[in-house]
Amino acid sequence: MLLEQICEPKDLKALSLEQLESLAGEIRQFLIEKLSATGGHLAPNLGVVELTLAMHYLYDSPKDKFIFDVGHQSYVHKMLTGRMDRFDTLRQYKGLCGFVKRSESEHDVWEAGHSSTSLSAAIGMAMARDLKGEDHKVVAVIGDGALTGGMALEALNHIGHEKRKLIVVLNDNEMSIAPNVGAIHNYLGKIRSDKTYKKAKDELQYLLNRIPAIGGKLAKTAERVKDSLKYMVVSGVLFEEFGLTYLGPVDGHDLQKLEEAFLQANNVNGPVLLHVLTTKGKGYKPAEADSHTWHGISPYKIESGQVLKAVGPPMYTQVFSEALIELAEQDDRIVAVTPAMPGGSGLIKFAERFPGRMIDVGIAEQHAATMSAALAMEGLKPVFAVYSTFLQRAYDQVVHDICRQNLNVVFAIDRAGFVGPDGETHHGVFDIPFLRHVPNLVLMMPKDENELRHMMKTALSYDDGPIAVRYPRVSGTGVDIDATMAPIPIGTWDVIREGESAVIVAVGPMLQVAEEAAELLKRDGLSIRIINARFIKPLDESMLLQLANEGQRVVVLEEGAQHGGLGSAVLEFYSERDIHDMAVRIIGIPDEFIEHGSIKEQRRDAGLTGERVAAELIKLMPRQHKSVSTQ
Ligand SMILES: Cc1ncc(C[n+]2csc(CCOP(=O)(O)OP(=O)(O)O)c2C)c(N)n1
Repeated sequence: MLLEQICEPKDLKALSLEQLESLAGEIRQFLIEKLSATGGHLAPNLGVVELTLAMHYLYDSPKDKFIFDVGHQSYVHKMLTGRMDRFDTLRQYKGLCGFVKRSESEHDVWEAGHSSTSLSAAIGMAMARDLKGEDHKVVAVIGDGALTGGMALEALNHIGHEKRKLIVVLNDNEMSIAPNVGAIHNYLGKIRSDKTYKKAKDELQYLLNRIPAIGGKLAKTAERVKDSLKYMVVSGVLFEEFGLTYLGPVDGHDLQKLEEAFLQANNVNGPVLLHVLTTKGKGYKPAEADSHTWHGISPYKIESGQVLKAVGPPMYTQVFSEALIELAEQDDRIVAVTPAMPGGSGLIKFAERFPGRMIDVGIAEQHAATMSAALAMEGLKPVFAVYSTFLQRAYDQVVHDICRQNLNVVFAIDRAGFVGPDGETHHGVFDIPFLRHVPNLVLMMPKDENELRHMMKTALSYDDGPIAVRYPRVSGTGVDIDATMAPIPIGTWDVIREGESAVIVAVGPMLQVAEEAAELLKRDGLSIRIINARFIKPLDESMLLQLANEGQRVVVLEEGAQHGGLGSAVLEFYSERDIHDMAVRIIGIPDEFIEHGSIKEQRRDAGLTGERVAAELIKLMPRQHKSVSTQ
């Protein structure tokens, strides 16, 4: 096994081309085996085996800087930089991170998780290099999906302007997570499919090289002819117009060709775009056949490709999906908008049922938000389905375009709360603080899947402005589902457990944690009231005033950043009403980033457990209860 001999990139340098090719096979086998147990981003990594090998073979990491867009395709890089022995822990608690992670290795120079940041990082690093008078290579690897993101295009614009030496490797596998969309995608397709492009380009270059240096008018005409011919026949002209030298397309599974292309790129004294064609899932049949499903996969059986799924109640995403279809049957103004996540957001069935009413805009959250505003302006009912973490990208559009104009956009905010193995780049823990202070917006979270359905009805019946429903990346609780969906009165909370000793105000899955705390305290003779704060905004003011009148002790429990969340809203409410004698304790996510692991472990580390809530409630109690045990 060659693989066993590779501890760091320099171990590759002595290998022959044939050995590198065998190594590529061993790497694939390793990934297929390891990920069958842990799950992870299999298809993207199988696609970049040769590309990553070529980079480490030719360059000198960490002196030369490798920047991986999103970072989900960095497993091969991790293997070649001394982390092979940690793959059994991939994406698990305290284990190897599924993205680039600086604390893991000096070879990890730039972290991500969100898409389309690599080119900004690359130009920043190239600029710093030049200003510091250093001399190393900067190589960014960006997928054709990530290239559709606005940030990447902003950076490309600047890279061409700066003209600094750097290499952008465009890893083109024709896929985002789902099939890629848009004009850039179509353009890349043209380059890929038209072999005459390359031939004509070579011939043209040959001819132009033979035109002698001629002066005056004739030279200008020759230049113009060259320019117009370039439009017709030179592939990559779009990138050339941006100011980058375009090289390619190159077969990204041919090590020899990759080496030649990189050596050519090194000779260009300015920014280069190296267009590399790869096959997502390469070398594992199920992943090649369906790279959408195998983009990020749960554990599976290697021989059959059967994915091992937990049985239990449906995920919230699925419940959302079915409710939306039901509602769209009754109202043809409903359209669904997704920024490149039709599968993850549960919109595939919707698209099949209502062709033309599901709009995938590519990785373009900002555009999706503003476009939804315009759809609403024209009387449609856009449902902008987006993961909480990616909605961060569209904050200004939410404020400026949707809420300020008070438009009827429905936000379906998935992955709200901890997300487990994707970790700190993907948690949906900031949307409560960054949404609840925006005027006009209503923000809801259901306690179970049945309530989610009613909230979907609430959202789509509401015509007073923007309204959002957030739901977690977990299964529902298994409750019975009501036959019909009915709107919930805006701003009303619900007491789900009566009690006199103290009160827990909780949202979403935290209601189950509240129940655990209440059960623990029941043993000690305390009766805890639990309130389902299903509207995070507006608050149920009459219920809050009632708590004040009773002189209650209140714990507010939320799976979101503790600062600026629902608890803060409750404190602000009492402060604004000059109610200063309420005992309120907020339990939310502390002011730190919480790493990958299971959702259970993340909640435990953040202190979102029944024991902790019970202990905090005890602290609020009059003295005689303080010694009560919660064990
Ligand atoms: C801002 C943002 N939106 C959405 C995503 C979810 N996402 C992760 S990878 C990916 C597709 C990337 O496609 P591409 O760049 O072509 O890489 P590939 O996986 O095909 O190699 C998407 C949409 C993200 N990470 N960041």
